[in-house]
Amino acid sequence: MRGYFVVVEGCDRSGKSTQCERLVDRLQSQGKAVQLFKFPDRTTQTGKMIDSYLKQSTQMDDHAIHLLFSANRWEALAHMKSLLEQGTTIIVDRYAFSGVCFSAAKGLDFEWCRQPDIGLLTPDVVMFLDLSMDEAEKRGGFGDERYEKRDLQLRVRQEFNKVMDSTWKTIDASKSRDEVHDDMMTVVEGLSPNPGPLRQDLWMD
Ligand code: Z5A
Ligand code: MG
Repeated sequence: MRGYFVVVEGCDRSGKSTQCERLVDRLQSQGKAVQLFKFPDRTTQTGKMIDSYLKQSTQMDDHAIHLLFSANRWEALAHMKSLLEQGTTIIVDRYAFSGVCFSAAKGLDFEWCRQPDIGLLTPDVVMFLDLSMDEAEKRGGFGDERYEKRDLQLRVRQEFNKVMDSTWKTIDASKSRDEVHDDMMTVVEGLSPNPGPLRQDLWMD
C-alpha cells in the first residue's frame, strides 16, 4: 500500500514544525516508514534564494518570489512521489496553501497565485493549526524575517479561510504540546485504511 501524504498548515508560531517532528518520531516509533518534508526547503538552490529573501538580505519582485516558492515544491515532487509509492508516509510542514495565502495577503491576485502549483500532489489530509495572533505573540514574538509582522499575519489568516475546505482538519493549537500532538495523532489514525491511488491533481477541479 502507498504511504499517506499529510500536510500541516497554519499561521506563524502555531507549532507546525514542533508538531511535524513529533508526529514523525511517534509514527516511526510505531515501526512505520515516515519521512518529514518542510517547505520552503532552504537547502536547495531555489531554497537558498528563498532563505536570503526571507532574511531580507535580497530584494525580489513579489511574483518572482512566489514562483520560486512553487518551484521549490516542484523540485521535491519526484522524491515525494517515489517515497509515497514505496509505502512511506510523508509529513509536510507547509505546502502550496501557505504559498497562495502569503502571496495573496501581500496583494497578488488569488487566482494568479494558484496557477504555478496546479498539478502538484494532492494531500490525503491537511491539518490546520489554529492559533490567535495574541496567543502566537506570547510564544516569543516575531523575529527578523520578512513576513513576521502582525498586519500581514492577520491577512494571511483571512486567506487561509478562503483556501480551506470541508476536508481540512482544524486543530486547536492553543492547547499544550502533548494535547495538540494527541489531536493530530487522532486525525492520522483516522485516515482511510485504503487511501486509493496517489492523486497528482492539486487545484485541477
Ligand atoms: N512561505 C511563503 O511565503 N510561501 C510559501 O510557499 C511557503 C512559505 C511554503 C518561512 O516559513 C516563511 O515562508 C513563512 C511563510 C512563508 N513566513 N512567515 N511567517 P517557515 O515554515 O520556515 O517559518 P518558521 O520559521 O518555521 O516559523 P513558523 O512555521 O511560523 O513556526 P511554527 O513551525 O508554526 O512553530 P514552531 O517553530 O513549532 O513553534 C514556535 C514556538 O512556539 C517555539 O518556541 C515552540 O517551542 C513554541 N510552541 C510550539 N507549540 C507550543 C504549544 N503547544 N504551547 C506553547 N508553545 C509552543
Ligand atoms: Mg516552522
